[in-house]
Order: sequence, then structure tokens, then C-alpha cells
Amino acid sequence: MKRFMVVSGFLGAGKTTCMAALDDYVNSNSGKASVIVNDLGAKNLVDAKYSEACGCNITELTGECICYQTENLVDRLRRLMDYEHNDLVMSDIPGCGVGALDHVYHKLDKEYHGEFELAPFTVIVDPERLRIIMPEQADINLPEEMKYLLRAQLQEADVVALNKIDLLTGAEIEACLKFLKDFCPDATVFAISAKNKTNIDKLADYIMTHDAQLKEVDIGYGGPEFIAAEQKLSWYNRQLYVKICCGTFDGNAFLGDLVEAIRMKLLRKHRNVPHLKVFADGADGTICKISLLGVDYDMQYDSRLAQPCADLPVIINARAACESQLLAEIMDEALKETAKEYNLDTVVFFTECFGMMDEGRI
Ligand SMILES: Nc1nc2c(ncn2[C@@H]2O[C@H](COP(=O)(O)OP(=O)(O)OP(=O)(O)O)[C@@H](O)[C@H]2O)c(=O)[nH]1
Ligand SMILES: [Mg+2]
Repeated sequence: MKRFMVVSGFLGAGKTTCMAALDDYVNSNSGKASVIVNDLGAKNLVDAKYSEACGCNITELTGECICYQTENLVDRLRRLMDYEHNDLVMSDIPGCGVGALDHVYHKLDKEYHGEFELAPFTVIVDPERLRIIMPEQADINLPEEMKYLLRAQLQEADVVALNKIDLLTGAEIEACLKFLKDFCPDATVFAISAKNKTNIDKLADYIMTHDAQLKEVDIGYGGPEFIAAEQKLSWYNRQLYVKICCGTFDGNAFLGDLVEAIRMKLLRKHRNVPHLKVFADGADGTICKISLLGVDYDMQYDSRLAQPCADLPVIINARAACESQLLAEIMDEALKETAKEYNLDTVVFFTECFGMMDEGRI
């Protein structure tokens, strides 16, 4: 029997980075691992492209959260396990997601009993976001309603991985760990840096040798707090192509300025973007990937193009605390203005933008 694990956690907590680190560790040490990149909306998302570029074994399962496509998930797991002989398959759920303990783990246990070995339900935590539910109740410009998602995700956890410890002092790590151990007394807590691969070996060894607890917890799924949180969030996915009429341009600077333009416009409207991701494939095989974790933070270049470019295919994914209509307008304006600054022609191939709870969304 082969192991399957769900990796949950708030937007930008580091799920994708952590799964890539675990994938690399398992593939180099004890067997074969693979990642299912799950998100709402279209294919060709930044997480899939970036994970692939980092050398991770990935397959995409998009459209809906894995909570609502059990048959597709099972088909995929059977292929990855029976034909491709993976020892561990991990899937994330969308970063606003909760409910996978019931909708995925308990469902697999009941309806496909014995077919899959369920590894601990793992929740990745960003210490900066955790501060909003810690006693200090930090105000980091996120809607109050997000607190429900952070708490509900922790309630579901068998394993909690406090991520990004490379950014913390020893005392800060201790304070976060103490809070997490009190808040989730039946979970095993790790302190990791997915980026630097700190303690990924310990986390991997644990999830390969322990089983999910299959806890029964009532997280208030579908209730008023759940609805209030989901109502605050919008998803934006766009694929486009930019080209300069003559010469070359600095693709890294262009994408950075685009992110900055989006950030400033959201800030002016008092909206936020818990995770904005931009990805571009250079002609020389190098990539640019930028993450912005909120309007108050600096953008993070996770990878840069090595050379100036004449053209560039770009993917933009935003998970925003902003109404979908306003978000779409902000994105259009930011692209138009930034492309003009760099003298670029733009072709937009695909755009989708929806509020999580928009009326009429199928
Ligand atoms: N300093 C630091 N940054 C990290 C670490 N792990 C992830 N990050 C950064 O945090 C940002 C978000 O990481 P992702 O892995 O994309 O987060 P995610 O949870 O998959 O985000 P969504 O899929 O949008 O919910 C990226 O810029 C990462 O490089 C870490 O251990 N340390
Ligand atoms: Mg991700």
C-alpha cells in the first residue's frame, strides 16, 4: 500500500515550497514521491509551473478543491501509485481551504477503505499570519474573518509545521511553538524552513512512519463563520504574452513593477492580497517567479530570469481579499500601465476572476 497525504495551510504559508522540499527529500533518500497541485479554476497555474521548474514530480488537479472531486482524486492516486509506483503522493488544497479532513480523509477511509494508507494530515503555518490568532491578536491588514480559516485549519491537523523559521529569532520560534502546542494538543508540531530545507528530514521521516489519526472534529464547515470568510476572497488567474517591438527588456524588472503596480492599487482601495504569484518562462530556460504576501510586505523573487528578453509568456495568480469585479479592474489597469512603461505589446490569452461565494458561479 502507498501513502497519501493532504497538505493544508493558509494562503502563502509555504505548502508548495514544503511539498517540493519533501518530494526532493523522499526522492533522494527513501523512495519515490509526487505532488498533486490542487487549486480552483484553470490549469497552468504558477504553483504547477514553478514546482516543475524546481524539479518536483507534479500533476495538476484543478477546477475544484479535491474535497469535491473524490473520483478524479482516486483515479489520479491509482495512476500515481499503481503505474508510476510512488511511495508518497502529496496534495495541497486551495489556501483558503478547510474541510479536507472530512471530505478527503474520512471519505477515502469509508468509501475506499484499505486502498490508501493515509499519512498524517499536515498543516503548514506561516508565523506572520499566526500572529493574528495568537494572544497578541496582531493586526496585519487581513479581514477579521480570516481568523476562522486559520483556526479551522489547525483543528484539522495531525501534524503542524511551523514554517519560515529562518525569519524568526529563537524566542519567536519558542513562542509560536508554545502557542501551537496549546492550541493543537493532539498534533505533533515541527519547526521547519521549507525554503532552507531545515528539519525537512525529520518531517519526512515522521510522515512516512506515522498514520493519520482520522480525528472527528467539528470545524463549523458551511456555517456562518465559514461563509463570512469565503465571502471575503477572490481568485484571479491570467495567462498573457508580452513582446517588445525592437530590442530587449528586463523581464525581472517588468514583472516586479507589475506586482508593485497591483500592490499600490490594492493599497489605495484598502484591499489586500494574501498571495499574488507571478511566473514567466524565459527563452533561455530560466524563470522568474515572484510572490507577494500582502500589500504591506516586500515582494519576494523566488527565481530570476538570467537574461534580458524580447518576449515573455506570463502567468498571474492572485488570491485576494477584494471583490472580484474590483480585482479584475485593478489587474487590467496595472498591466496596461506597466506594459506601456516598458513599450510592450500585450496579448491576453486567458483570464478568470471569481469571488469564492459569487452568486451564479458554477
Ligand atoms: N523565508 C522563507 N520563505 C518561505 C519559506 N517557505 C516558503 N517561503 C516563501 O513564501 C512564499 C509563499 O510560499 P508558497 O510555497 O508558494 O506558499 P503556498 O502555501 O503554497 O501558497 P498558496 O498556494 O498560494 O496558498 C514564497 O515566496 C516562498 O518562497 C521558508 O521556509 N522561509
Ligand atoms: Mg501553493
